[in-house]
Amino acid sequence: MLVTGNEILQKAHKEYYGVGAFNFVNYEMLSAIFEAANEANSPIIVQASEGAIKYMGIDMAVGMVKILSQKYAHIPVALHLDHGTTFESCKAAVDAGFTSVMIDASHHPFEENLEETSKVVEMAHSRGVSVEAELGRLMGIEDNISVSEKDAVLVNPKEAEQFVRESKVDYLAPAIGTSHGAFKFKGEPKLDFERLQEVKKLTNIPLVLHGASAIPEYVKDSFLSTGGDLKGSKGVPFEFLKESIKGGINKVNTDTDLRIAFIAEVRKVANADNTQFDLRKFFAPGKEAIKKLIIERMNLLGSSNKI
Ligand code: TD4
Ligand code: CA
Ligand code: ZN
Repeated sequence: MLVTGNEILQKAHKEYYGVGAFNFVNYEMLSAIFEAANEANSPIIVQASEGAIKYMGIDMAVGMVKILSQKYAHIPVALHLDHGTTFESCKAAVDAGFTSVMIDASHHPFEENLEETSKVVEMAHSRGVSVEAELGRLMGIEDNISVSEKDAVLVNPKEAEQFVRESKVDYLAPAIGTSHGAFKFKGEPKLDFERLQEVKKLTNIPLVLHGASAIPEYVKDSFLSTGGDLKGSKGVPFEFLKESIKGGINKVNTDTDLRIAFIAEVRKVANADNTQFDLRKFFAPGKEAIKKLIIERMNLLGSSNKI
């Protein structure tokens, strides 16, 4: 059943578990997410970036989610706009049927971010839609980064408190040292868990971890064994994901892991038979790989059997 983001995340916030927010760009990714949720008995957040919406068409994206959420009526599903860049983009998503939107104005000065977020909150709440915002910048923490540099890129907990109180945003993504993609850390993985706990204490709302892909060893190996190159790639270690949940993260954004798992299977089929051109022979194993990874992630985050 299609529900608001708040409905899913308030429960996760109260019971201290994480819900995967999985990105999709096509039917295969989306149906893998639903099938995984069905097997694990887990709520899900399915999210589309502006790029994904452009690729699929907004009505197709919403239409597929609606059909699947009717088919799996017992699963609570939120449809979320990931990294909305403007008020207009958030409004278009609300108009089309999204039940949750992110306004990402975190690269603007604090006051501007607050103003833009408040505007989106007002619009979305009047339509029964939940809102996510971001504070700080997504960037890895390097060993030699100074305290003042850290304060420049990571979330400031006191600002977070004011931001949440004044904007009335439903959930917040605090930058604590993750980044998007397959190359998250130059040296040893490092996240600022103290900062996270401080933000949770001061805001007391659901929190979001962006750039949460783990790049599990077996997925990486599967990609490498097909001749793929992921030199220097590093994800968020599983223990860090668990630690984040303890620190108050409730929405765990995951895209890169799904992409790598899917494409490893496509590469495998292409390598094994260079006469193959039936799309289904490539995509069916890709979809299965995503499904397996998501079920494992649900177990790790604690959202399994929470329906
Ligand atoms: O917000 N996200 C997903 C970002 C998706 C970007 O999509 P486009 O390529 O269409 O712009 C995350 O935080 C996921 O982080 P991850 O660790 O999976 O890279
Ligand atoms: Ca941002
Ligand atoms: Zn993100």
